[in-house]
Amino acid sequence: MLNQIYTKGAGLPLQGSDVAVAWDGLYWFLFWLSVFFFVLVVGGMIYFAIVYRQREGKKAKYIVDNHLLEATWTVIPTVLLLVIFAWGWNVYKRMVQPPSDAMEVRVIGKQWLWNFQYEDGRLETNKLVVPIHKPVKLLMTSEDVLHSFFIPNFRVKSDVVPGMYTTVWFEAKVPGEHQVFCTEYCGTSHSGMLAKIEVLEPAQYELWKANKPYTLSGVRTISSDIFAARRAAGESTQLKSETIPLPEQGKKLVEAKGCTACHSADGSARIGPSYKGIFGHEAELANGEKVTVDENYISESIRKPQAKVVKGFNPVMPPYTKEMISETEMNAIIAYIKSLK
Ligand code: HEC
Ligand SMILES: [Cu+2]
Repeated sequence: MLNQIYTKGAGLPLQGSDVAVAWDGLYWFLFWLSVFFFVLVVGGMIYFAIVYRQREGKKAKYIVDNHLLEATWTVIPTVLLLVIFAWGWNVYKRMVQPPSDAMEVRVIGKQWLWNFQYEDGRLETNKLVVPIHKPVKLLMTSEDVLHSFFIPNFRVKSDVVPGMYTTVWFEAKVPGEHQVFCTEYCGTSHSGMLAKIEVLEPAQYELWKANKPYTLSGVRTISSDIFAARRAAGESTQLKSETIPLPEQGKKLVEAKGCTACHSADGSARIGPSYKGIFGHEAELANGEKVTVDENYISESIRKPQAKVVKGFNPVMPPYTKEMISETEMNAIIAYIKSLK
């Protein structure tokens, strides 16, 4: 049975990952530090205002400087700020650097839903299913306007921007449903742009992967009821069972879209360079610059081929708009190029 434990303690969301625990530690340190200095400064101010108020026959002493006092109020805040910086930097690094064994899921935001595209070819709307205790990296982009992908329980958030890929990663440690919000105002139904993350125990996750019924236990999201209502109203949150693995979908697409006329997959150059082995390596450009081939580079090479022209080739590749290649198809094409080691 799912039980409602969305918030915890002083109103912060549940701590669904170790990064969340780390952020909360820093948060509470800052909070209590602020309380301490607030009491010290405001309390001191009130104390001085009363004790040293203007009185008949009392003349204030004129103090020019006090080196010990000045050194103290310089050194202590400096040390504190450095501690806050180092602490924040450390947690930030943990938050933004996914472990190399992270499982990848592609996310596409659009008015007003989230699509999740898995490596095995599945596409799900508003529901991301992941195994517990496994790092998951999300590669995100938008089909229309700016969105922002926020998982309060994991304390990670990133803008989701048309025309580029951004990432967040998390490792869930609490089973159940976790809420996803869009936190960038994106039009009338922005507040309804909700998704949930289902964190499953390994055995249940295997069932889900095999397309079999599975049971979800653990926490609930605040929008469980909304999802239940949508299902009751006949909206399917079931998978559109596209079970061809993503790289294979990409292979079919480059054939169907005519890319193979100019590009090979075996390392031989045609009118354009081969896809083989380019991912993760450096591409040499006609202007002498070097760029690492990643998702953003490939997507740009397809949408705006003339933005970065590969050395030794003519700028003859036609641009492909979103009407010609959707973001979903783009993800498959990139997965395909990435698979050609
Ligand atoms: C008319 C031939 C032609 C077609 C069709 C074509 N391309 Fe290209 N492509 C090129 C050429 C030439 C280059 C190298 C010059 C440049 O960077 O613009 C290139 C570069 C690229 C690059 C960058 C490669 C690298 O090594 O850095 C990618 C990725 C790419 N194309 C993907 C595609 C995809 C996907 C399609 C189909 C949707 C496609 N191309 C269709 C000619 C073509
Ligand atoms: Cu949005």
